[in-house]
Amino acid sequence: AIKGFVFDLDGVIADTSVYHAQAWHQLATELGVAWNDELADDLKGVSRMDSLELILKAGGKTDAYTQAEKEAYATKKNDNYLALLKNMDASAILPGIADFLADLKKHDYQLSLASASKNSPLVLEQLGLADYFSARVDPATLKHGKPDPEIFARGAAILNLRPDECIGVEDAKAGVQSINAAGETSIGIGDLQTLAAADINFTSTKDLTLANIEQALA
Ligand code: G16
Ligand code: MG
Repeated sequence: AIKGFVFDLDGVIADTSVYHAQAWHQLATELGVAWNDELADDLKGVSRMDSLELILKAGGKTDAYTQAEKEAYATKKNDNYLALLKNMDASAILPGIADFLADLKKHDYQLSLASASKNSPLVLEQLGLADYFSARVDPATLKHGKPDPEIFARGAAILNLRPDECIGVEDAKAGVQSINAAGETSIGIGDLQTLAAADINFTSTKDLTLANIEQALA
């Protein structure tokens, strides 16, 4: 039986993926790298340094900068991102998510967070949702990012649950791959084609309810 939920943050709980994209877009423009929706999609769920590498690769600039320069650019992106977060409040919680979290709590499900973001504690705090999560995987301690199973496997382990007792919720292709490889049930939120590998698909967080999940699993 399902006893826990392992959540992605950006793009599932909060509308922050647009802020990440905006901050990367700004940096890409500064680096002379053309921005497009496909690149924006590929960066979802990917760590800060790996995202920068993907942008440089897209612009054919993989070897153009030293490690120190890359770190400075990554810091610049994060400063842009933090500036965008400044005015964020509970209105950035995606539709239906507050009710869904409250319902999970009411039904005694265990919740953990499997976000690649080092800013996730700040975001949860600002949204007023921190208390729902009994555990968080610290992305700084991971050997491999999404699509590797490590982050979602740890998301179950820190709840003392087996993978088959957990449902993982994601908006990124790499995230759904991570959930599946960890042996959990995957819910993909967003484009059906991009997230075709998910066990259950919803086009919007609005559809994320226990009743809909039970129906999809039946
Ligand atoms: C998120 C975003 C990514 C971002 C990554 C690292 O992952 O989707 O776009 O690059 O975190 O974030 P930070 O630079 O704040 O450490 P997730 O897993 O929450 O979707
Ligand atoms: Mg995400």
